[in-house]
Amino acid sequence: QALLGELGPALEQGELRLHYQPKVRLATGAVEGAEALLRWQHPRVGLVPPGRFIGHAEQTTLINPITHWVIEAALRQLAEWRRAGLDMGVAVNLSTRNFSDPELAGHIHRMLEATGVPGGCLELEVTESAMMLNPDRAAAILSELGDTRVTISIDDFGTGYSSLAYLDRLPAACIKVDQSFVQRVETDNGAREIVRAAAAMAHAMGMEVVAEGVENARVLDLVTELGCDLAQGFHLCRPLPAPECRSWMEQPR
Ligand code: G
Ligand code: G
Ligand code: MN
Ligand code: NA
Repeated sequence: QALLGELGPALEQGELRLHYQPKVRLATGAVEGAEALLRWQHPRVGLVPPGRFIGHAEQTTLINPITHWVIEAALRQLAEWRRAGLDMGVAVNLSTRNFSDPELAGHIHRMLEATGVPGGCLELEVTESAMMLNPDRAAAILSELGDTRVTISIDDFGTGYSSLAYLDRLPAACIKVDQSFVQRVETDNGAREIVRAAAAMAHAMGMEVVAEGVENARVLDLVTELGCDLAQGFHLCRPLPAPECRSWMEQPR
């Protein structure tokens, strides 16, 4: 596809953008952080979602410079929000390919230093399947990140092949229960019990649990009852450009 050939130049020309989706602590309603989600603002095509170009980026190794850009942009944005008084963190998504990037940890160190953001405010989201394919690389990256307190979260939890019993071997601070389970808790007993069991197991391992894809108030109540700690989803807030996201986060609630 012709569009994909333009991705490298697009990165150079500053056509990539981040949208942010807030993540809320269920017990208090406080905004704890926001997930950075990549978009490509193409001059002719308009806003291109990541599903249309991340796969290509992964196949061409463009994913490494793109991820470096995402980390820098997200940390710069977070530094601005924190200076404005928002006590929060930011999460960025990593691809499996990023695990073999020897520059990743060094880049993160430099960007934390350049922006002054505490490492504990940066979360790296890794899908369950990527984590299972490379648990040692994930651990190695964390060890290269040393005492920065950067954390790893397991994204799309429940869609990969890890058994719950394997969780204690993964160097993650948090699991993000996949939206396919969260969206079914209203109607599907099986999905409800899976979320409950995943939350209990994660807690037993000292991990926190995010319910992703919360689309209505009933699901928000249910995931709270099922033991999730945090929630993200269209019912709370859609992914938004930084200024709109900041307005949402600054609303009293
Ligand atoms: O925002 P949206 O629903 O279109 O995202 C679709 C997918 O793209 C999600 O699985 C998300 O994790 C992934 N994604 C979004 N931003 C990034 C990014 O910066 N890097 C990587 N590797 N994946 C991303
Ligand atoms: O794979 P990952 O969890 O990073 O993907 C996040 C994606 O989920 C983003 O593309 C975001 O737009 C989407 N998303 C976030 N909240 C909701 C929601 O409530 N419903 C649906 N259908 N998608 C959501
Ligand atoms: Mn994610
Ligand atoms: Na996810």
